[in-house]
Amino acid sequence: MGKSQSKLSPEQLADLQKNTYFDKRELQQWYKGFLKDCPSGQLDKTEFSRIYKQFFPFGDPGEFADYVFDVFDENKNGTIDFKEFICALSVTSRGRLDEKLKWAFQLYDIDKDGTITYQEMLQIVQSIYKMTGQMVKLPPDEDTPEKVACKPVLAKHMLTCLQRVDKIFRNMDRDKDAKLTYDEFVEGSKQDPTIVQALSLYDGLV
Ligand SMILES: [Ca+2]
Ligand SMILES: [Ca+2]
Repeated sequence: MGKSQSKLSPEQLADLQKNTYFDKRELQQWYKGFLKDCPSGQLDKTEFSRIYKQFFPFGDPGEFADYVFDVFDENKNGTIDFKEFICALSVTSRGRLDEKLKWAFQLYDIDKDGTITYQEMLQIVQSIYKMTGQMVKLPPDEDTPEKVACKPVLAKHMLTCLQRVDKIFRNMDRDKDAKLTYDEFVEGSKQDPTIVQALSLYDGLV
């Protein structure tokens, strides 16, 4: 290890086979593709965000990509190495429902304190809207005519986000403390599959 190589060593392969749902051939293919996109073997936030932009050219995926990055970067060192990448991909594409839910919970729990607040959920939902281009960006100048023109549109989308999060909390937040525990999240997700569906956004990514 350490030296740059185009193939995974037998030790690396054995380790990744144990920790993912991919077979040897798939792992080697992913590794080749990973190194092609990222020759240094360490994907940083800017690069990660750029990959998302290719898939959402009409939206602004930067914010959402940053939240996803934080979940991929398991050891929190600011870059995603191949193991982190392939493990996250394994869970989000082939993982069991409980694994996917655990992963999704980490995404929504932005400050990683073990609960999802209303604000955290709203931030993620809004970032998904921005990414898919459903959210209109405001011009920086307050007084421009465009601003006046798109104001009602923005207000409508903001309302949609709020309604969405309200609905999620109505369904999931059993003890009504405006925070979701992991148990509440898991129970509620079984009734609202769109939570887990948000994960499938990465399926087409790589
Ligand atoms: Ca890392
Ligand atoms: Ca939290």
